[in-house]
Amino acid sequence: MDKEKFYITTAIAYTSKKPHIGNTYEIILTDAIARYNRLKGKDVYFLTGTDEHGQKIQELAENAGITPKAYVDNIAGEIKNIWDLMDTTYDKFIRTTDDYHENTVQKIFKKLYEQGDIYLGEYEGSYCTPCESFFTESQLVDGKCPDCGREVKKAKEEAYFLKCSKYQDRLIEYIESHPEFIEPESRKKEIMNNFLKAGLQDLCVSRTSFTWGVPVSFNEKHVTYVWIDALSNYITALGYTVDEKSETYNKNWPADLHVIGKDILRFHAIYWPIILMALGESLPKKIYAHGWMLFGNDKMSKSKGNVIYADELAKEFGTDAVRYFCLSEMPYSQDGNITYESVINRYNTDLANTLGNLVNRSVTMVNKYFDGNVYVTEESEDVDNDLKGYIGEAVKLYKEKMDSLKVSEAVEQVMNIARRSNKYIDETTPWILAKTEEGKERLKTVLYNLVEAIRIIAVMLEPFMPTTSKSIMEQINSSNSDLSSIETFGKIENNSKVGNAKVLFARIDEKEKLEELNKKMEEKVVEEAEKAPEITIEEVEKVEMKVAQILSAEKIEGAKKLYKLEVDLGTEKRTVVSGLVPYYKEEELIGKKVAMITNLKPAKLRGIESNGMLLAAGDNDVVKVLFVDDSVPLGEGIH
Ligand code: ME8
Repeated sequence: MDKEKFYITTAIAYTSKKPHIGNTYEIILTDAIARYNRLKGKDVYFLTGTDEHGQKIQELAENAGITPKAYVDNIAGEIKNIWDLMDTTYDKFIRTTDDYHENTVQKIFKKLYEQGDIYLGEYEGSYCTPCESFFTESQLVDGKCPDCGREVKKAKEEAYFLKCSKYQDRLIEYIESHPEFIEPESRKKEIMNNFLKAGLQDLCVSRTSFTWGVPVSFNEKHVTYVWIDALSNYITALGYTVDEKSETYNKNWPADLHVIGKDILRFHAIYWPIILMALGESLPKKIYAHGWMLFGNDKMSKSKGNVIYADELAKEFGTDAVRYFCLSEMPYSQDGNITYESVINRYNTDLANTLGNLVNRSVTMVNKYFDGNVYVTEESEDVDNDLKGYIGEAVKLYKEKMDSLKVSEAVEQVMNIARRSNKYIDETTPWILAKTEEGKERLKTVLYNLVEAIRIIAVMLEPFMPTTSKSIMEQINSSNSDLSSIETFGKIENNSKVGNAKVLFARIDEKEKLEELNKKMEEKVVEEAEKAPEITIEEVEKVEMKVAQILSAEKIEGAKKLYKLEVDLGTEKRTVVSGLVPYYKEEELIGKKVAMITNLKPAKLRGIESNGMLLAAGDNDVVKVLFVDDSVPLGEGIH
């Protein structure tokens, strides 16, 4: 019999910048679901990729002085590297700059235009002339341009629109008759009430104000504006071409699951179904919108310096541990929170103490007491039955949770089995049993049960921590790893032999690691502040610089480079944190006049609020502060 197909996708990541741990969470989550479905015996097709067009990318490339294609090649490479480092098992990586994709997007656009689902109209919005950009009301900052801060004016631009209103009722009916279509329920309600039932606006699908996009084939002044381009990836990747449908498409479409973040649910639950209806194709079976990953309850942002990258985290803890944090910290449908404390804590508590210890103790005991041999026995005492009953229940729950996308709760079931098994060791006291002949007979049963519990754990862990799962299987020398093998307890065969015990996760010194990680994060803030894109004269004028005198300099405890400086601006005194310790002694600074940026947004470094920045020249080897001649009065403006 043919295997049941399972087509699963992630959102395609913007190639505007390197993806942070939040974006990476999505591919890890999707990978866990894909791997689980493979374990269930399904024929999985897993798609991911990159979203490479748009005004922002064009601008970033211009700022970097390279072509948009060179820019996206670089970032797409970086994204792919991170996805690979995270051990994700995608079958295809689509880029929206791939020829086949661009060709089909043009054909889709043309078909929808010819059948009257796309029409030419006028896009009206707030326009910033110097930036040549339109913004929606919600994008404006205090009613001004979010990029340069200048006044905007109402303007119109010729644009194509997708006639959404035409499909509104059909879509409402579809969502109502397919309760499983959008998850979670709470977000589905939002979509229904705030958008669909409130009356759908037609969607602007082309732009003339930038060129980095798929040209509209019959009117090359226009480029396709993001969503038709981006969303179509889910079918173009399978070989859908409008004129023809490939075998891969026929086999895999409709998608079984689109995994996306909550911010883009509207596009997937409204515009994507409308595009598909207009094309006469079936709708995906399910769209699941996950929550946001926050850092210390804050949105990650470069300027706050709290952006965490998966590759950096993997260097500290390893790929499997990063996968584990992401999957266990992110609850179903809600936002999750990551902090260095929680990461280290989970590493030590769950991975080193609970899981690692269980495997290590058990395999070591089998080697020590029975030369590595595992024996099947007939006996089963209450304590054994209790363990087996517990595991049976946890396995059942694990499957239920995975089938309903509650991945963090499924992960928890694995840890529950590990905790229960550690307790079983305490209950059965193998080291006492080993002392007598009679006890040793009993010990055979105890160790058999432990090795089997470990095997079950390893199978369940495969979707979450593939390398760890494999390493455990090697340590117990088992190859029984499909999902059906954990339905009944007792698959380890008589006289099988375990391998050598290995340490899976070595404990980490929490205080030391935390200090190290915080220090690296601070360095990133400083690095970010030092990066300079090209700016206009108006922007230069925004920087306020004045002459200040250093009153005192004090080393900050725990920070190798930082001084806390008190400075006098004539009219006020301020505190500034500055990385000058390696270059100047306190007495070389105190009393000196310096050039200082005075209107920099305050930043906290080592808990101290810094209100300004001293100007200095040089890099890490030699740094020279730009001292000002003593004759210049305090508070004098610098131009
Ligand atoms: O939205 N936590 O790309 P993207 C969890 N190109 N998920 C997050 C997140 C966070 N902190 N930040 C972002 C796009 N995401 C479009 C998609 S699909 C046809 C086009 C999620 O690079 C976000 O919700 O901004 C999205 O699902 C994915 O990461 C890529 O985001």
